Amino acid sequence: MRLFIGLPLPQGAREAAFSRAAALQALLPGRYGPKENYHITLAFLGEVPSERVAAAEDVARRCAARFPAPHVTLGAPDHFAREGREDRAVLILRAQSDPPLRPLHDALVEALRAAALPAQAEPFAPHVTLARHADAHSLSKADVRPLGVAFTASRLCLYESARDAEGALRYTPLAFWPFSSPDGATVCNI
Ligand code: 3AM
Repeated sequence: MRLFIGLPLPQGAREAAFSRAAALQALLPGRYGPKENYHITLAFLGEVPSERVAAAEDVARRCAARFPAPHVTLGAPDHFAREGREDRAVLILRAQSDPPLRPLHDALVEALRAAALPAQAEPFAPHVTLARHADAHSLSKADVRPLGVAFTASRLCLYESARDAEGALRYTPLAFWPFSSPDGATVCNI
């Protein structure tokens, strides 16, 4: 199973990101994903045997319990060029967080490796992917104002990434764990 750990977006943020994606599509053609896939990746595991999923769940549960719920703000559209190709870019929304997501990313990678699970530690840049194979040449002419939508990400999620019958990528939430909260209670508002 191809697994990753991330933050789901609440409905309002999902809809706002989807509206911006729809507005960008004419200027920036590409493969726009369904809004159900929108998330912020925190740690990518890749292929994991099904009998090791429980170990991945355990890592996610323990990390969620150690961190406060991050307050996330969705920012401006941007892109990652793939192999320097602006015509096959990943179109994203930048995401900022208070507290920052980097310590949570680092803790997940460390705990996954300690549990003998795979974890890619590529440069970490929190984002929501809107489209792949996008032509980003006209990005400067598009609406690149920050989205400015903010939310508290109350839960960490373990996702399975798989292709559907049409060959499209689908990210299926397998399980959620609430973050800790300052007063020790759990928050769960998504
Ligand atoms: O939708 P985004 O881009 O946030 O980019 C992949 C996707 O996140 C990322 O994991 C998510 C589910 O596929 N991903 C895929 N391969 C990766 C890799 N080798 C990867 N992240 C890091 N290293």
